[in-house]
Amino acid sequence: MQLVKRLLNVLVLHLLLVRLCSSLDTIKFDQPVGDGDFLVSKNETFVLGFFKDRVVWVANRDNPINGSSGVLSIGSDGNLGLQANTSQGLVRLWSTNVSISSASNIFAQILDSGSLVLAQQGSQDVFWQSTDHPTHILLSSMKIGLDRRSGINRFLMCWKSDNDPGTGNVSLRMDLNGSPQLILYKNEAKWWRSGHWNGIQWGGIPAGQRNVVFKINFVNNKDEIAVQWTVLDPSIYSVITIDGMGTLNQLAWQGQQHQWVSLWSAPLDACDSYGKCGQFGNCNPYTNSGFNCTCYPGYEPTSLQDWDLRDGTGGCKRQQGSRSMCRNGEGFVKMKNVKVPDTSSIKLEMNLSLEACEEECLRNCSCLAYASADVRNGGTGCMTWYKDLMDTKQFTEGGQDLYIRADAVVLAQYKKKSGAGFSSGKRRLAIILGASISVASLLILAVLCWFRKISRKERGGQPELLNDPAAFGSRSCEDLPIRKEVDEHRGKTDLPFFDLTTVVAATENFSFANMLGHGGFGMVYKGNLADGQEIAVKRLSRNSGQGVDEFKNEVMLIAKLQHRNLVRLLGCCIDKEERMLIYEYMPNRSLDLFIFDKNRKSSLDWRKRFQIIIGIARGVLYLHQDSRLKIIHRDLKASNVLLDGSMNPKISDFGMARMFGDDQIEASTNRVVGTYGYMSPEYAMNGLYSTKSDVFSFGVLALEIISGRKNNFQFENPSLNLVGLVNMGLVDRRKSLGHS
Ligand SMILES: *[C@@H]1O[C@H](CO)[C@@H](O)[C@H](O)[C@H]1NC(C)=O
Ligand SMILES: *[C@@H]1O[C@H](CO)[C@@H](O)[C@H](O)[C@H]1NC(C)=O
Ligand SMILES: *[C@@H]1O[C@H](CO)[C@@H](O)[C@H](O)[C@H]1NC(C)=O
Ligand SMILES: *[C@@H]1O[C@H](CO)[C@@H](O)[C@H](O)[C@H]1NC(C)=O
Ligand SMILES: *[C@@H]1O[C@H](CO)[C@@H](O)[C@H](O)[C@H]1NC(C)=O
Ligand SMILES: *[C@@H]1O[C@H](CO)[C@@H](O)[C@H](O)[C@H]1NC(C)=O
Ligand SMILES: *[C@@H]1O[C@H](CO)[C@@H](O)[C@H](O)[C@H]1NC(C)=O
Ligand SMILES: CC(=O)N[C@H]1CO[C@H](CO)[C@@H](O)[C@@H]1O
Repeated sequence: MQLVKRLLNVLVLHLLLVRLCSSLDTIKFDQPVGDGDFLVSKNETFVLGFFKDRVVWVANRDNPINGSSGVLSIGSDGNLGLQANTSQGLVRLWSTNVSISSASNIFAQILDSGSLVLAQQGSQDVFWQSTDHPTHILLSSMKIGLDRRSGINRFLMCWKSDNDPGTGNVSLRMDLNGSPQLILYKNEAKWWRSGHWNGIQWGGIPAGQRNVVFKINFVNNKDEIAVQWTVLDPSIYSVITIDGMGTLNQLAWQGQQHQWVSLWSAPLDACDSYGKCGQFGNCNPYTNSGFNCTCYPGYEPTSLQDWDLRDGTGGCKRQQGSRSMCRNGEGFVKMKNVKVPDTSSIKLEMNLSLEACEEECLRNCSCLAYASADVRNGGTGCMTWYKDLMDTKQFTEGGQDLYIRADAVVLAQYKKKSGAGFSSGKRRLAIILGASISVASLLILAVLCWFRKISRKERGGQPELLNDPAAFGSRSCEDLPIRKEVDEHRGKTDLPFFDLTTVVAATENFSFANMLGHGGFGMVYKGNLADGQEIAVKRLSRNSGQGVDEFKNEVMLIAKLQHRNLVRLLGCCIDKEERMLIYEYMPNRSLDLFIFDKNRKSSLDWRKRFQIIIGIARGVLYLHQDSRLKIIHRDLKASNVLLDGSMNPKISDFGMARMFGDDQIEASTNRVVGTYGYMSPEYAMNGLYSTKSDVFSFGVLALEIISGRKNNFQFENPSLNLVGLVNMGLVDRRKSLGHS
């Protein structure tokens, strides 16, 4: 009630949608207007008074009048003022507050455009106009932005609530830094961003601008930098409003149905929320996974846990182990159809071409991305980003191209994937030449492969899954020592090489959706080869020195082994700093996901559990005795036992395995590796390992499978871990046997 009363006591300008009978449109010095009176514009479009309807402007929004005592008049200084008639006399509540040299013949008038103006008879000068001081509504005659001549920066500010026109917490302002954009703020924090003015429209609302009702006029010249939505048909009323929820709405008055209809509004979807996917994150509202964030090419989630919890606001960081991007063969990967990141801290040069822009960005090592400032004429002008790459959104059409700086490895992946990661005109010829050569070599290769396939089929060999290593290997791999070592070894084992392009395509560029989990020294991804075969790809984190040894170890050892209870290595991939192992895909993932999971536990009956234990035992026996080599696995545990479609166990992860000579019994190491809880005491304490250490781990694993409990390793309180509990059980039993 109080609030309604308050509204009645502020001076408001209305858009008048019903006819009134009044002809007064001007206040003169000797004609004050009191409560109950009102002014109407000539064509009866707008009315000024102390009452409530579609209010378009409020004078004293933060200073309401107590009671019906308001008087609007032109003061002796020529200013239009609102006063309250109190017992203490007249109290000034609001004033146009401009300096007027000669206060004679001043009048205030409301125009049919919806503007209240303060002017002087016989003069063209307008001293003050309400359109320079918008409140929460933008009429088609009003502008948002800076008037450089008067220094007035016009913006919208919402109401406190539906009934209280006081200044609220949501505002719409033109951000004049960098390339101009409109920003909706909520409590002074960025809430929504229109995208920069790209020469045709706001880059972030491509759909909101295809319209026959209005047109957007954006001007940036010496007088002003401002935007205005003008209606094409003057008989239509269209306004832009903001509310306390942080919604921007463009409405048009539907005279026949006597109602307002929304032409467009913002924010529209989850991706319009500012910074939804954080720094270097791109928000795609059209994913079917439900999670909208992806990282820029060459970037990875800052916190995997947050991403797993579907919170992308932490954004992304450079991929672990990425290479320097300063004069080190770096370049740019194109992201198509995006709302480019926040342009408020960019460097803007309107005179550069897109090619010159690329050079400019490449030259400065802190430049992270570039895009053209004006999308007309194939793209002109140059925006370069050095920090704060925030608030990027993916469109299916519209938006513009954004070029992200990427190191040579990422560049190679994208170049191969899309066939075009570069844009430079200078390189265009090279690309065309390169493309023709690749097409030619691909044709030759296809013919070669076809011949090989036929000859293999005749020999009854393995299906042709993999690229011919001679053809691809020499082209895509550098002369790394590890490559040689693996090559030499491969000669004996026939382990095929996968081309990086194949792996990138199979794993959808190591997409988040394809991630199966992270192992000790890298991520594991699911992939689909072109022929439909499912694979699992273990991708070593680059520059983790440890991973390389394990990689070699695994390639050398497992390639020689074949057993139904060992996971099968299909091949490897080495390209520059990339090292990957490609395995057969295990649909049921790993054993720990079953035995320790409340719900899935029950799907394993005793028979199944027994078969799994027997299978693991067979695998271990093969490693220790039956294969050509004598191998100690050293990291046998539930997460390293994978399950195929029929729940057959397969031992995996040979990164820490060691090969023994035939008559060797044990060895010692200074570097104890493995997993506490599964390690035999003599290994954990003295670094001694032998086949017995694997047998110890196998025992723990068997206990876990039977009990469904994790052998949590605890130094302080061994009675709490599984092995401790079992030991106590045995001791008690012995005691009781002894007594009886
Ligand atoms: C007022 O309305 C008349 C007819 O309806 C129109 O001709 C005239 O241009 C309008 N004036 C203004 C200032 O809009
Ligand atoms: C209106 O009344 C409130 C309290 O009743 C007082 O705080 C405020 O100063 C008054 N405002 C004016 C303009 O008189
Ligand atoms: C103020 O109120 C008093 C008493 O109600 C009235 O006599 C006087 O004319 C009013 N002044 C103005 C400027 O309206
Ligand atoms: C009028 O403007 C001056 C400075 O421009 C400011 O200090 C003063 O508070 C303003 N008065 C009102 C009533 O807005
Ligand atoms: C505006 O924001 C402040 C600070 O966050 C908050 O206390 C206040 O309730 C908000 N007001 C409205 C009308 O939302
Ligand atoms: C941009 O080009 C225009 C016309 O070619 C020229 O007048 C202007 O000075 C140039 N601006 C800069 C910053 O180089
Ligand atoms: C790179 O650009 C940034 C931002 O414009 C600038 O501060 C820095 O001096 C530039 N560095 C070089 C080496 O030009
Ligand atoms: C997790 C999340 O925010 N998902 C959103 C992805 O975008 C669509 C479309 O805007 C939303 O409906 C989802 O809620």
